[in-house]
Amino acid sequence: MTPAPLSWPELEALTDFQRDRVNGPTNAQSTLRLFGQPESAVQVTLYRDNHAWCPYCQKVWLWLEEKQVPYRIEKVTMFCYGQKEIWYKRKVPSGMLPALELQGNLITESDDILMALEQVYGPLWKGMQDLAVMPLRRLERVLFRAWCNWLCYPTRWPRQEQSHRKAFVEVVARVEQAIAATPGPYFLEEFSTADVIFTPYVERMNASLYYYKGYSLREENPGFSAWFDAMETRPTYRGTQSDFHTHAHDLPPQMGGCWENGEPQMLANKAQVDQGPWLGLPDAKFPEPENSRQEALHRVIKHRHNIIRVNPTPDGDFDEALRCALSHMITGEVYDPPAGSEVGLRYLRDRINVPRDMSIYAAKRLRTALEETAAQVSDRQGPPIPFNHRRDQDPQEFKAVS
Ligand SMILES: N[C@@H](CCC(=O)N[C@@H](CS)C(=O)NCC(=O)O)C(=O)O
Repeated sequence: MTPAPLSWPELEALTDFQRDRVNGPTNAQSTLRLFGQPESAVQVTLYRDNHAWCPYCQKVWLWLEEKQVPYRIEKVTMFCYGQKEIWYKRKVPSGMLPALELQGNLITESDDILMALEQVYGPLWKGMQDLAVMPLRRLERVLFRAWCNWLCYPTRWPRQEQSHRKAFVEVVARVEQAIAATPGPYFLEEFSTADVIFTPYVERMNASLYYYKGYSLREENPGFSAWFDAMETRPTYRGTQSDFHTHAHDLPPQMGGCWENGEPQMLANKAQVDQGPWLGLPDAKFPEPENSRQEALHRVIKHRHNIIRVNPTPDGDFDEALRCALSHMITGEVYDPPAGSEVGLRYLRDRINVPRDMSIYAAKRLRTALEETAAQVSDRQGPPIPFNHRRDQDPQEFKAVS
């Protein structure tokens, strides 16, 4: 006989997770950031995507957090997740993100936004048009194109796959040289605009090439390895950081497809990203915070009514199944969920979005608990994650609770 899962009030008593969203560390749930300044100091509104996924938004977000500029955040739905808000289309008819209001002026295009911010708040050590930064910005675009060529087009012959891989690895070697050109782990002597420019796509390259190509950007290249490690010492970056699972499944609809190469290493990586174990994946190497389970528990409790409402468990009681998983995560005991609920548990396992829902280690702990609890019943998987859209993640379903 396994024990009965804890009740919601019992679970609630086991987490004291709290975060100061306004003045505390960078996090995806904030709608106002003050960094200890009065609200009257706010001259900036950042319009960014609800999923904290858009790479161009991440660039501006990270910059604002690094410079500690007080700002407001308005969240907008991206097309592939659901309906774009009408108020936003009135403001930005294309619906594109990010946009920024600075002292009453609306700016779109992330590079223009950074340049406008530099005018008012000064550069992040060296600015967008600095002679040291300009060639690095160009190199980032070269790397981006080599990545797209390898990842986003189906290949007909193995030779094509090999030549796209070779072309990408050659650009990586140039980036490695650029990192090595100055002392320290960053692109220039100090953390700067150049690191912010590289961050969003290098993070997505690391995730997607690991999953779709069996190539570990972070582990196979010493410069990138040290750069990622250094980035992870920054609470600003950690607050915006996503994980392999989220990127691997959010990229295909955004990029128009991502193509597996079917090699043994790729298949092993894919299995680990999708089914665990998630701890140990090279998407995070900083030490796990001691309250990661409490964070995951807090976030699920907060949204539990909607999480249960949208769950497609065909039979079985998902409320009880979810409490089994959370009880297991917190106490380490094993609980038997109702028969049939393993599908729903794995549905949720596959839809935790980092960092929108919770931070990277909290998500790893929750995924692990959901999988271990589902495995008590059977290995039946949940409905597949869509490849052409992510309307299974429509933020409208979770609007009622912020
Ligand atoms: N060049 C633009 C690119 C922005 C962009 O492509 N944004 C995408 C998201 S990554 C977008 O808003 N797409 C509309 C949507 O998905 O709703 C910039 O740098 O700001």
